[in-house]
Amino acid sequence: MLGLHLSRTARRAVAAAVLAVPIALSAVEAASWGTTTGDGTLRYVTDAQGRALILRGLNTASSAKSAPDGMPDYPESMVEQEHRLLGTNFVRFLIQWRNVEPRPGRYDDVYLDNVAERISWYAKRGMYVMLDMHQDVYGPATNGNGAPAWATNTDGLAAKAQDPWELGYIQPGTLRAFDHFWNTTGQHPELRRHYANAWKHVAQRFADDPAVLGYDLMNEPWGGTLPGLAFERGPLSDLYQQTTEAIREVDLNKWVFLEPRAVGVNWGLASGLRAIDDPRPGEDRIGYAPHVYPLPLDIGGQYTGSSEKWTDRTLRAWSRAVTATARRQNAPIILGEFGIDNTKPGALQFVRSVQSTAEAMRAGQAYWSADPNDGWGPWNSDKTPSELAPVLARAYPRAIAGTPTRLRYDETTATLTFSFRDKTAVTGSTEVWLPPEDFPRGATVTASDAPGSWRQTWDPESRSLSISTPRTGREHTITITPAR
Ligand code: 9MR
Repeated sequence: MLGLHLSRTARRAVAAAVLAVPIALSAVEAASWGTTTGDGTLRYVTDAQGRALILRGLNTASSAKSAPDGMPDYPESMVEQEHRLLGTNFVRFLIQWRNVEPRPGRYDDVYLDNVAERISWYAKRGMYVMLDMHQDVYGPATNGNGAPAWATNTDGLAAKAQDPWELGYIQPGTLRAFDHFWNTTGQHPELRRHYANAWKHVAQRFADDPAVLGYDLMNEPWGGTLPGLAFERGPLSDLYQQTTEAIREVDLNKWVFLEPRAVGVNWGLASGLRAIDDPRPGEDRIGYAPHVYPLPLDIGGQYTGSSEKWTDRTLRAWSRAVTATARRQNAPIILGEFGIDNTKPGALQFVRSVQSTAEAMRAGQAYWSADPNDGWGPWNSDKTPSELAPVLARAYPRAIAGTPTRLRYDETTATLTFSFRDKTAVTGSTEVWLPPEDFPRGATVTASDAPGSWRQTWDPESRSLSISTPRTGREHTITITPAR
């Protein structure tokens, strides 16, 4: 929610509607800002060799929302293009409940076959997939996307399409559909069960697919008439618990990713999500996948002047609040969405600010979105790279052979620095991707380890640098700059 494509005239309406909510909440929630200091993320998603994955990718794609078959308009050639030009190793791939369960209790396995085929395009390139059960404004029957019509109960109330689209969330019929889904009306206890079982069916299908990292249970949850914290602590956490248990009946290994409520948390406020209990044997595999859409930009502002200051404060608050929630759950963090109309003044700088914020947290990041055509993505409508492409093509370590403790890319000097500690049961080397624009002739690498004790190899074709470091029991620091 709330990455608005705003016409000037719509701004006033939005400002009134959206500001009313957070102002009431912020007095209560501000108290929990800034309670966490320290080095951020505790946990990482790891690969089969135990290496910590730093995930970078795109959301693919908004076009899936309205396609009857639920497939994004994004052929394999585009997956190849983004992997090659942007160096992506990750995708947040949109799926929808309406396609998974078109009739109550009936699942569409042809749809899941099509999803599996798309996943194979990423797998072929060594990329990882998080499946995102997407919804905006509940479902097509309320002029949104996601939920099937049979699960949409509006009691005959209107749910008209709105401009900007987010205002659809407060249409009476949409509010009622959510209230029935969360069963705060007491009339539809079966809907959450259906949702959990739909996920179970998806998990059964992908449990053994090594490219699939995990499941993002619900895009940008909205509580209907139940306000923020009460919604998160109550029915949202309950649904996550129930769905996690359903998934674990068929899949003990994938990560289950939780999103907080979107309104407020996307603007940097704290989340009230409860910690979810993972019934799998061994360590929990629950991740946290919030979004960030700072309010000043959301209501049509630009990343300049006072909006820039407010946005920067939002990013700092967001980082603290997200870290606090992730620690409560001992969860790795993936920033599941951030994005902006990149034709606006300051937009590219905003993207860099978000990138470096998420980088400092060593969080994964998925840009909204891969769609060509809408002015937001890295591709123009003819699919050539837009001005955003070189910004997203940012140097990063894809996999780190240990526990990351620090990560920073300074794009002004093209200097990538990261540190990590040794970890038992990790094999293989650290893999770094370097973009052609910043590293046209490859890289100069320095390491804190003794000369001769570590090795590097550079593959100009895939633009990846492998670094093998010895186990020393001391922290390793790697610094990479462009070769002259
Ligand atoms: O960018 C998307 C826009 O074109 C759609 O009209 C809208 C409603 O489906 O959704 C936009 O995408 C949003 C995403 O679904 C959820 N997070 C915020 C995104 C940007 O507004």
